[in-house]
Parts: sequence; C-alpha cells; structure tokens
Amino acid sequence: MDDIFSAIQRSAIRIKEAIDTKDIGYSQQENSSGETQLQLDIKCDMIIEEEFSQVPSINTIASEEKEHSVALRESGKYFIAYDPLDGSSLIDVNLSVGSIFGIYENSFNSKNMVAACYVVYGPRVEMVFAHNKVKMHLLQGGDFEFVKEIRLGEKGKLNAPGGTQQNWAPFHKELVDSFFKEGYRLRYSGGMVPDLHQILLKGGGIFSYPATSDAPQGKLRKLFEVFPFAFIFQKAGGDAIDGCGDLLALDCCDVHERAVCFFGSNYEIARVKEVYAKQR
Ligand code: AFP
Repeated sequence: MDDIFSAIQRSAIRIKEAIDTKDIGYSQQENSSGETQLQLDIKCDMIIEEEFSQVPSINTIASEEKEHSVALRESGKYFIAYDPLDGSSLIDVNLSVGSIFGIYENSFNSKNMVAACYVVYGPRVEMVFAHNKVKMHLLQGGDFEFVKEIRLGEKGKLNAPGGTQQNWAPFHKELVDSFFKEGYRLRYSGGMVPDLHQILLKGGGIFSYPATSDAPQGKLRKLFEVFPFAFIFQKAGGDAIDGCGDLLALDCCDVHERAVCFFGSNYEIARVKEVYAKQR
C-alpha cells in the first residue's frame, strides 16, 4: 500500500503544478458521463495513469475520464478507481477542487475496498488517506507531512445539500429544511471534495446528493466518488448511506454507475434513515 500512497503523492504534486500553470480551456472531447472535458481534466488523468503504471502492485485502473478500465499488470492485486479532477467546473472561478481515489483488492467491488484517499487543491494542498485510520497530510516544501488523524463528532453543524432544489422530492426538501430549522449552516461550494473535507474537519454535519426528478440515481459516481467517501466517513466514525442502507453494500455493474448518497456524522445520518424509511 505504501507504493500506492507514494504514487498518489507524486500525482498530487504534479496536478497542483498543472492547475497552477496549464490552460484551463475546454477540449473537444466528452467523458463517459457526457461532460465536455477540460484540457486540465485530460492532463490530470494522464499524470495519474503515468504514476500508477510504475507501481507493480496495481492490476487495473478506472478513471472518471476514461470510458473503460485499463489493465496494467496481471500480477498486481489492487484495482484503483479515481476521479483525477473532481469539481473541475469550478476551476474557472478559482474555487477548490480535488482528486479522489478508491483502492480495491481483486475487483471493483465495494466490499473489496481496502483504502481510499482524496486530495484537496485549495489555498493549501491537503491529502486525506483512509486505511485503518483516517489521516491528513499537508504539502509543505515539496513533501507531504502528517498533520493529524480525523475523527467525526456524533453531531455537526453543517448542511451541504446537493442537486437542483426544484427537482427534489418534497420529503427530501423537508429533511434539508429541518436541519436548517435546527440551526445548521449552509456550506455548499459545488465541489464534493472541499465540501466533504469541510464536514470532516469541522467535526460533522451532512452532505446529501438525492434522487432528483431529472436524475433518479443522483449525479455522483459510485466507484470514483461515492464509495471512496463512504469508506472515509465510516472509518472516521461517521456513516454513509443511500437513504436506507450502507453505501458500501451496493453492487456496481458498470464503471460509471451513479448512486444517491448521504455522508455525515451519526446523528444526521440517523435522521436521514428515519425520513427515508417512511417513503419505502
Ligand atoms: P464537476 O466535476 O462537473 O464540477 O461536478 C462536481 C460534482 O461531481 C461534485 O464534486 C459535486 O458535489 C457535484 O458535482 C455538484 O453537483 P450540483 O451542482 O448538481 O449540486
């Protein structure tokens, strides 16, 4: 696992350099989710593929920016799914973006996830790696230095509700509003990585991306976004569900499959379960 951790660190340093110096214009290409790729999306994808290609323990990679998974080495046991530059539509307004990695053993199956990691490119570059514990590192003077372990409180104060409100189900709107009525503050940038990082570092809260009338499976992709953060939140002492059950119990039949998702501390997730159970 150490060689994978080092490859992610090298990728993050190169991606930071690309964000700082490369053209942020659109390419002529679309990714598998039908989004027009930025030149930077393609560059970051290439950087990670180059770094992972050098790691003997990696068998196969799957990227949000590639239609199919890529087999690297039959002898490797790890399967890594990654979103090279999540939130890239925020680049032109200079908000924080991130990279997300899900590390699986033997196949891309949520039950085989053994580690997850994300990197936030904000005013500072921070990396959070979850294996047995959830540990945060800060990029300082060209190296990642360990800062602290992350643990969620039982209840937080932040509410990050995703998706277009006019397309929410009425019961979901009531749930979101009920948190505000309880004093929760709105914290939503449109970047999953900084929004979830904020909840993790401020001790708790709730991030939701529900089913909407135009997207019944939500927007976020299981392998690159949903499963890695579900793993991180559960290891940090919080929880992650699809409304009713554990996100890490879901199957994934296609690399680009999506799932409705909620990540948070235990108090908020229990409330989501209560409200969603009544809809079944
Ligand atoms: P982009 O990569 O297209 O900017 O999308 C970001 C994202 O996948 C995730 O990071 C956000 O949480 C989510 O989409 C925001 O979606 P909404 O704008 O629909 O709330």
